[in-house]
Amino acid sequence: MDAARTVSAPENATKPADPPIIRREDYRPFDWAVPEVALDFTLGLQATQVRARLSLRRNEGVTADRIRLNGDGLTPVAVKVDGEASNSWAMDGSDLIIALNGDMHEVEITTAINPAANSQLMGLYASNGMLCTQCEAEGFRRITFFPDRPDVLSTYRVHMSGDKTQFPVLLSNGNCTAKGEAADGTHWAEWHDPWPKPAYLFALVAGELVARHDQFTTMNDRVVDLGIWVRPGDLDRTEHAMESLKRSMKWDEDAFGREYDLDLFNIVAVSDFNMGAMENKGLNVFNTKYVLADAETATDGDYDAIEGVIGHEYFHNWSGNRITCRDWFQLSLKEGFTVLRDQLFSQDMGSEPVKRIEDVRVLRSAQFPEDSGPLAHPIRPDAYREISNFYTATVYNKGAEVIRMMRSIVGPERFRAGCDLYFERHDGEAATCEDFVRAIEDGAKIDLTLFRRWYSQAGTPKVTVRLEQDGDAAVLHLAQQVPATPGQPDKQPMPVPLRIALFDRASGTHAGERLIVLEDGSASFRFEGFAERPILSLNRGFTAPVSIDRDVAREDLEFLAAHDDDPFARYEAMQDLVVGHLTAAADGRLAEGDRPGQRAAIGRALGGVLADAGLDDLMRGELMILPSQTYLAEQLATSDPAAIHAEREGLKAWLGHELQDALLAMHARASAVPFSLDAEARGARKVKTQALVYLAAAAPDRAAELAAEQYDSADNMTDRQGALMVLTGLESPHRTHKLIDFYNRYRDNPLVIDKWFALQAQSLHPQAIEHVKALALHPDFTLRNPNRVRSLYMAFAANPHAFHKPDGEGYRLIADLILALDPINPQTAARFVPPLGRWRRFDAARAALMRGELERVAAAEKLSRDTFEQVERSLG
Ligand code: 0A1
Ligand code: ZN
Repeated sequence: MDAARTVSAPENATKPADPPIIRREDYRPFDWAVPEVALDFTLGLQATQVRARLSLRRNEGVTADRIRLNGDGLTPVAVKVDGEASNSWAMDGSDLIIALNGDMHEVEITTAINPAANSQLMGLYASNGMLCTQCEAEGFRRITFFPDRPDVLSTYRVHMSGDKTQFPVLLSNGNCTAKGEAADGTHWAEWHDPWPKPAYLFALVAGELVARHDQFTTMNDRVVDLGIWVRPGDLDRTEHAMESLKRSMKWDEDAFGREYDLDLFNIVAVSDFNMGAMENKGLNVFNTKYVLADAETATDGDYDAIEGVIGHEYFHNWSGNRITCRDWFQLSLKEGFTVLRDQLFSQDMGSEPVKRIEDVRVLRSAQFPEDSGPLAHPIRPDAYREISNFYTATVYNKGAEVIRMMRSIVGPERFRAGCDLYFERHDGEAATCEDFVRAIEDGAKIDLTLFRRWYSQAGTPKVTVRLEQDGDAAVLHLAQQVPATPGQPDKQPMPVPLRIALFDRASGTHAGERLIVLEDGSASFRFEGFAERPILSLNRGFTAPVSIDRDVAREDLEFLAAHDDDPFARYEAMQDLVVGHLTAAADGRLAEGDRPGQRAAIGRALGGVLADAGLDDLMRGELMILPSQTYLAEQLATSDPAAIHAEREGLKAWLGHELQDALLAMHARASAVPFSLDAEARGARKVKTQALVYLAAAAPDRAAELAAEQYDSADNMTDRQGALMVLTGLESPHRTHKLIDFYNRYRDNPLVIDKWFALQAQSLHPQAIEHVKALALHPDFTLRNPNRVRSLYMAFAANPHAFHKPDGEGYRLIADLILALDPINPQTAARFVPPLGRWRRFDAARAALMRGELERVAAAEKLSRDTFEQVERSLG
């Protein structure tokens, strides 16, 4: 090939160095616009041919004599420029460079790919005999050469042909414009998406699928055809997904004024998928886990998750697709905002306070640890090697909290005005987080200059609180400190909005809540008219994603746990009571003489929750959940997981013993409620299993009998899984029997078998690690299916007493997994690094073992960019 004559490729052919660091500050617009893309697929599981025709227009002021097109694992079969075969091209690493001198060109590139060999599940891959794509963030470059960056927007025409029996259904983005059959047993379809989009939103699906069809009429009376596509046999488990979709479409009209913009909206469920789901324009692709549900096989939690994820992907149609991201550093522009939108949607569909508590629990168990560890990054990161590593709880969940804070500060109406302006101003663009903040500023009429620091600074602020009595006034002193994080040693204060109420001690009531904003490093707020120091209810509704450090009397917490009218604050008071006790106990700071008094206070609070007739069971169930071991560990600079585990289990047993009668009565009462999906029945199921959790710690034999009964009489997965979860942690003959029964009942349903793996991997059973090792050899276990890998190993890595075994065997298991999985599916492999990356937060012996395993991974001959980056940051 004599391409070097016209395009010079870099000479240096030495061993590739570390993957490059991409920096936000280096952003430059692309040289070329690509207004139109035509793709022609000749489909085959082992061999698919892709012919891509790109219309190119040189951007103003650009003088370059070439175009750089990204590729990943591709070789061009043929290149044409303006209709003529061309050899004016060269490869530069994985990229294709084509010489182009004019202002307008058409290039046509043919590539050949093997979807069946694509175990990374990025680009075009085969799953269960069907073909599907995943292009976010940089998968499109595994299909064809392209400027694979979100700020290049094109309209797509897709033509695909394939064997009619193998691929009876052919789907892509937008509308189907034509289809037909050929004499040779193949058929074809043509799709056109009129909305310009970046390549990461492209999708294609071909396979044997059946659909549940429905329709939605939009606020302007346009009829949209809806389809949920699944494998034959799964159709009767798609009703909930369809209902969730219609509710999402209606809600986005009501809450944000957003109307759907195509005649068709399709969702396809695939069983091999790296993440939850993907918002491809008009053709969302979902992990089966977030589509398929019926009462027999899905829990109430699964139903909620499906509704939330369906909403999330649908809402992306505006927050992500109509307005996309300029570059991947802006990921939170679409993800933080869309998570907030899905949270508000779920709040409106179900119980608002319960949803808020659940969201805070996720934030604290997934994001707070990230923010206090080696992988901490701002919601708008500054640098990455592999963008897949930044689909994090920080970008998603903290991103949502940051936008929620703006909403709390200006109120829902002004926030809506800001969002309206954002959608109007940036429709059709690839925007930045800065664009969003400016739209809120202009639309809601507020100055967010200081608030922007939430986008640039990592770390969870710590707010120190002191309430002082000064004559007839209560004075609230607040101070904040934002901890140092990697690359950010010094921080500036950030505006912290806190909704508060002051309870009068004598009357037990408050005179209304108010929002205060701590703008600086410290501030004092004076409240007149309190003869004695009031009881402070702080960060009500969790208005700010901060941690609070305050010296509060146990009686005040007990009062709030029993009487606070803000459900979140009430939950928080319960948690604080327990956290204060367990962290002191696990850290050796608890005088043995203080234990009975502290336990008694917790017992009174929990007893009050069990008895309170004013609470619904969904909320009662929340209040019964003890703070997780991860969250407890997070409160300590370094911790001994065995000590936390022992203390937490000890408290559970004590409470179970102390409240045994009430718990047994609750279990009996809840067991009498017949199955339905309404809030009352769901609440009953929630407290039923919660009761068993306490009883299992206090009276294991009795609890095993009850759990076995609950298992046998269950007419739904929530009860059956709850009972099995409890049994899995016990040493009882029922344990073995029910585990076998469960496997045999559901052996043909992979999503339920995932539960079977996960229950054992996360169990309280002392031999959990042995069970995990055995399960890894089970014929149903495979490294090729991400759901299965997560169900065994993520559940295990999140099981402190097993993962943190003092001899380091748990760490070794995870490091072995990373090394085995990395060559198959680097994206999923890299997600197992963070549990080891938290080594600095454990006792010296464990820290050394964890670090040692990371070093062993780092020493591997060949590591993916994904795993390399996570290990490098974790050791750094
Ligand atoms: N945008 C999707 C998340 C997503 C990201 C990457 C993927 O590649 C495997 C898949 C999905 C969302 O937020 O739902
Ligand atoms: Zn998303």
